Amino acid sequence: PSIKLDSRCNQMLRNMEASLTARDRVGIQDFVLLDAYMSESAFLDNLRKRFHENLIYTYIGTLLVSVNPYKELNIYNKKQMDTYMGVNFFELPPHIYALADNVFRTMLSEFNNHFILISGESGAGKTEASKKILQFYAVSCPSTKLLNNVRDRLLLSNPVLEAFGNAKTLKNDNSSRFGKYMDIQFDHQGGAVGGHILSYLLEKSRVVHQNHGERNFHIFYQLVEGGEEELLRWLGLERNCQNYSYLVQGDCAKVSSINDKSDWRTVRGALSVIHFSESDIEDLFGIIASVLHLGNIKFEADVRGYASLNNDQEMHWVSKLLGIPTQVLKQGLTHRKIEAKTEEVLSPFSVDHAVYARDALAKAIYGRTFNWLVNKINESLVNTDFSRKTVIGLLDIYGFEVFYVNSFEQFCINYCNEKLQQLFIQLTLKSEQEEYEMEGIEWEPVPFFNNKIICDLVEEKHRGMISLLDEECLRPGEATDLTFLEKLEETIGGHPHFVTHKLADIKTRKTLDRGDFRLLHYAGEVTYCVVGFLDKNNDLLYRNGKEVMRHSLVGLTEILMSKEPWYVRCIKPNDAKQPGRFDDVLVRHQVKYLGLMEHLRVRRAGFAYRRKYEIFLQRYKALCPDTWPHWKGTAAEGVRCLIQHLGYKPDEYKMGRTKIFIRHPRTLFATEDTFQVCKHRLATRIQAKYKGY
Ligand code: AOV
Ligand code: MG
Repeated sequence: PSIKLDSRCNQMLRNMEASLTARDRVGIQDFVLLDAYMSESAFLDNLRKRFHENLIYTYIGTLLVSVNPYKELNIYNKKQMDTYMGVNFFELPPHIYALADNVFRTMLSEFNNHFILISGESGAGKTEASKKILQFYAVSCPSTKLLNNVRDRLLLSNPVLEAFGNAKTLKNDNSSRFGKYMDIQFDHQGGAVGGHILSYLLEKSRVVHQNHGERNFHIFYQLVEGGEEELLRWLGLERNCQNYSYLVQGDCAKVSSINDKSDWRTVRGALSVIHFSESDIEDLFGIIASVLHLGNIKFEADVRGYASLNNDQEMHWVSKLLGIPTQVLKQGLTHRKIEAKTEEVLSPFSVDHAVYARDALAKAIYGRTFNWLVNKINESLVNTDFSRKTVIGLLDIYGFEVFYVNSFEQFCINYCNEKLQQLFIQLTLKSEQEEYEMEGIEWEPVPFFNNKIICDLVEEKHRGMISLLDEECLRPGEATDLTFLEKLEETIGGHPHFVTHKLADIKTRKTLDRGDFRLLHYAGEVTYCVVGFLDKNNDLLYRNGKEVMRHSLVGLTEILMSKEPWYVRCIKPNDAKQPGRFDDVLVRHQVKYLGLMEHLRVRRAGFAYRRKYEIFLQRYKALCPDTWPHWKGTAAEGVRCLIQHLGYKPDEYKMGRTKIFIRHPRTLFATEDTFQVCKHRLATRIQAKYKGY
């Protein structure tokens, strides 16, 4: 071990030297380390420099900043994984593997739960980052044959969920249209033994409508392009996406960066590994095909102006695939059942109503199938052994997005991001500074924008936007999207982050249409069109209460708060999805709203490490003759004695009420290395002593 340690120290020195000489070219790898790097422009310079050298990762302490390279980099292979495994965080150049490894080691040594919060706007690289982390664990964790099965299923759940939950949008060819939180469970030896996935608010409206330049969920195109002849025949499908009205609304069924055929094979293979029987798979694609047939059902107005079906062929397929008698289906799509006192009366739909009913059915079918899929995957990942386990949670949601027209879906997505930002602020900027105050550490507060004001605006009970929306939904017949807007104006019209038509000119000097409102989000302004809000919210409200936005997000926050947090902040370098382009204005904006400068300021002025006196003393007391083997005084006095002996410089640490605060990680690493050497010497001495016995 000492040879290993020496060679590690040498390696570390070599790295430091190399990084010093190369600094001009490649920038610095941890923003915390350089004095000059306190201004936003310097921050940006460093990020740009590194980006152009393909160094997409940079640290702020233990937070990882990642800039999407929009090209394949040769840094995600087994060799790289091996390099990063079990190495001190700051010894090697920044990498997502280093973060993953550090989380894993900390979990093993402290036996507690962790989560990795990955954030950034749409297309910034969140999903890719989460996949890299999962792959790292799959490859690097100790494993057995049994565990290999779990590992494969963990990995293969990804392509399946992406096929059903991702789609091409204008921002991202593989955009997540649902929020995903995944727990990976480890036993005490670090073997991955199970997992669990929670999904949030799938964007179901995409099933029936896509904006220009966007697609439906990948799985539809994969099935039509890649499905075997026999399967398609059985499902009544033709191999031509243009034939399906639900697939061509965005007029871009083919995307150059996507190979639907080969993706189909991946998904098909993955389904078999994750415990899907052949009959499950048949059912699954039967349902997916039924949605495509539903979309092709058209209605005509009969002589009385009511909806009538004009094509029995598609109806026949839907009824066959879903196992519902044609008559029942027909009636359901063209009539409403009204229950009078003693009898049921059928009231016919207009054509618009019938189209609406058809789309609602398609969305409901798809939404439920998605939930079923997540449940099935969870069943295959479940671990039935009751021994104590620790988890690493991975959170990858849809990123903040602004389109030309923004609707209820963007409202939900952007609110989710607002909540995550709030969590980040609470856990880093706020609690960190509060801890210094509590511990009595002298501290010059770092000001930051707290987006709680926007979260409250959306979620406050009774007068928040969601409450007002829910209230309007409870007045069927009377309420409309416009009455909802009026209610908003009445109740929150004065709020500094909310703007409507009436107030637009005064507040932001930009006019708004009658049916629009604007929110000033932490990440920028978004103008929402209110059309469809009531309807889409109703859909959420009446789904057994489980998926309601505010409920589900509060639950998530609780799950996360009970674990130790780590952060990956993803940045999108340009809007054109192109490699090598670093758009200063765009990146500067993200650096600002992600709160990276504030985070850096707190980190730089603050302390990278803190430990309770008792824990610190217990671990390192062997390094000082006065504290070893027993220290009689208080733990704080013991620690003071210990660090004086170790020669800590006065500006390197601060003594708080209950904890020691250490400014730079390198100080702690040096102590830890001394400790390891000491442990090794002791072991050798003991061995020598007992030799011959
Ligand atoms: P997102 O998850 O943050 O957006 P993705 O992770 O899907 O974004 O990344 C978008 C695309 O950028 C990917 O499909 C890749 O082509 C490319 N990309 C991202 N990270 C890397 C990387 N490390 N190396 C190479 N290419 C990368 V959204 O889900 O839309 O919010 O809702
Ligand atoms: Mg994503």
